[in-house]
Amino acid sequence: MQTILKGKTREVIIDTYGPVIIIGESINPTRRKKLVSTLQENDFSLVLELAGSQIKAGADVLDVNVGFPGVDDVKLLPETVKELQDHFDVPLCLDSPNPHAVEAALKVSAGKCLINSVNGEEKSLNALLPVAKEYGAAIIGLCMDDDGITHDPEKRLAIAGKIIERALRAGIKEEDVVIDPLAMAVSADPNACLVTLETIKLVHQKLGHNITHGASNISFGLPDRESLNAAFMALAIYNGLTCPIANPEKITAAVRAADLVLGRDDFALRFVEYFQSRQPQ
Ligand code: THG
Repeated sequence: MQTILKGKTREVIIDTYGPVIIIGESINPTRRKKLVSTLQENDFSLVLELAGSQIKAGADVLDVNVGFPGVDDVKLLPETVKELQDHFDVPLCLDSPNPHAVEAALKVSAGKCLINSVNGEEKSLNALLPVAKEYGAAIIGLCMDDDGITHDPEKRLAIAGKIIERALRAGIKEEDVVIDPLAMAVSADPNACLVTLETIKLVHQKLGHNITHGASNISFGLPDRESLNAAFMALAIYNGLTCPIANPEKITAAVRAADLVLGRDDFALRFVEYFQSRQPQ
């Protein structure tokens, strides 16, 4: 199955058999105080700098999250989208819990975005599926619903199935639903990563949809997050993860390595090219 996203002109194809597409996570004010202060002053220089460095480091799509306390995201999200699209041609992933902000951003956006995210709650489905249909956007479906978050992979699979079914009924194409199995901190729950891996495997084998997750979530609260994220990334890709939301400056090498060992990089061309691009001039 292929999910196609678009920037102003550039198309990015996310294929369930890879190679992996990286959604850059860094335009996100969580723990980036400077991003909050610059955005509050309508200064987009840091956003543009983060966009450029992530693309250079291997991001194919950019996650755009401008949520912080007190923000008017119905105004700020579309402004940020316009700024990004004036300078870059990558497709965008609109990361906001506010359906009005997502709709406002879709209104000004060129190409085909990914809405981040819809979940199995009735309120979420009812608010966002019609918007995705109207603007021709793809959606990320989070495996949680009105009962909250379950730790049973079969139940997460069932929620994914429900979101897909509801999306189809709303007129959204099957391939435009990307599933997020939920990735959570392993420091808080020793089984958290196993539950995610098992859900990825089930969604890949039984539904065949593209799969994303916040790849850095798992290492919150631990040292050497980079090693932990890289180990988990390889296992998740083997099981069916196709478009992680991650920090490309830290994860692209591991992603290229995983694609290579999984037979998706003939003659190691992309692996070697990435290695060379990272050598000091
Ligand atoms: N699923 C979906 N969307 C998501 C998430 C998800 N969006 C938000 C989040 N989770 C993914 N994005 C981030 C962004 C930043 C970090 C983690 C997840 C992060 N940042 C470093 C930190 O906090 O220390 C900043 C430093 C760095 O660049 O490494 O960890 O799960 N659908």
